[in-house]
Amino acid sequence: MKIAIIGLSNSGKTTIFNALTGLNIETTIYPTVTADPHLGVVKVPDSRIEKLSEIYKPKKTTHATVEYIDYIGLTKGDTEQNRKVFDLIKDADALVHVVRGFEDESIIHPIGNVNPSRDAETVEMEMIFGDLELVEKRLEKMEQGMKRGKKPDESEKRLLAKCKEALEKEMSLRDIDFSEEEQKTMKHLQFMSIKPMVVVVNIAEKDLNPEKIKETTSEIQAFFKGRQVNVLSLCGKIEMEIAQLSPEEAKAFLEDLRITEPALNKLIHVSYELLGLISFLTVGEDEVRAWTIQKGTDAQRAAGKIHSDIERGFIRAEVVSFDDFTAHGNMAGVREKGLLRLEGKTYAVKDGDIINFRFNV
Ligand SMILES: Nc1nc2c(ncn2[C@@H]2O[C@H](COP(=O)(O)OP(=O)(O)OP(=O)(O)O)[C@@H](O)[C@H]2O)c(=O)[nH]1
Ligand SMILES: [Mg+2]
Repeated sequence: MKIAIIGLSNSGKTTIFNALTGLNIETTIYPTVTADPHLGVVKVPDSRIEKLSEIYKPKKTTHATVEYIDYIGLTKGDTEQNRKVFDLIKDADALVHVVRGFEDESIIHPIGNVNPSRDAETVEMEMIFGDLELVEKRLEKMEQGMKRGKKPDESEKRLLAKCKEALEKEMSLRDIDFSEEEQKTMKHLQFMSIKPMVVVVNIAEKDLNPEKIKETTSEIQAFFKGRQVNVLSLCGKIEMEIAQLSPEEAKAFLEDLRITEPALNKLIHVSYELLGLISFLTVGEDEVRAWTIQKGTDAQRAAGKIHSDIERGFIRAEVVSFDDFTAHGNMAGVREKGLLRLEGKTYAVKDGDIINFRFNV
């Protein structure tokens, strides 16, 4: 699973990428125009895993992970440059769209002044233009094929017309209803405006208080009203500083700021959910681990995440919810109370299920 960080230049993309990954990639006051993309694997914070680790004291603790990618900014009106960005992130599963909310004279704003709604709209429009370009290219190709006597794929043609109509009305494709069939047909077209998206308003250090956070967030929420977008605000600079600290230092720092958790954790969770992902857990003396699956995955396929042998030889899944488990604190108690369920192949695994697979190969 891969999430791309997008936004105008100098909105704070690399700063937030650093905060997410704990890396220390250089950030500059000038727009970055050429650079290699930055890739980083990010641990999905999960207090359930920490709790289970305390109980089992395993040799190894493994969190779920998601990959993030940071690249150069999108530029208003520069289709060619933006195409480069879109091509590089076309296989991303979701987008984190960073919007600049902090004032700083010394840091160039590509459009001249700080205006979060306008900037969010600008980036949305560039994605819409990019997608329209893809639709038109595809239609042109079909046209040429027809001239050579090739029969066009009628369902794809209809679908392209539907996308074109929406995009020309300046609507993002994520706000259009597509049937499952249509979604399959359009997968290879790799549109941008269809990807699930979280908008992150990158606010100034001095604005880091609950009132201001609420105000900025609701302003952008109002702007995206009726559209399928999640919004949250954080201060990238502070988040990056927290990420460079040791866990003890970070804890003290957060206490000073009177916050319980870095805002970044929320971003990671929101984007995880946005991807339709959930975690099931496995426990033992060797390892406590979170496994990532798509919501709705059945027990047998979930077993395949661990090993194909377990999927093939699947007999039953022994399942207890995390909450039921913590109410008793150990498996013996869970068994005694009859809370350990035996589930079959088709059981839809729930987020936080602690599972032991029985299998035979
Ligand atoms: N004051 C303040 N400055 C920030 C914040 N976030 C980022 N900056 C600064 O803004 C400048 C640009 O940040 P980057 O993270 O490089 O921005 P970017 O979006 O990656 O920029 P490009 O890669 O050029 O598109 C740097 O000097 C950062 O230190 C913030 O929350 N507050
Ligand atoms: Mg950058």
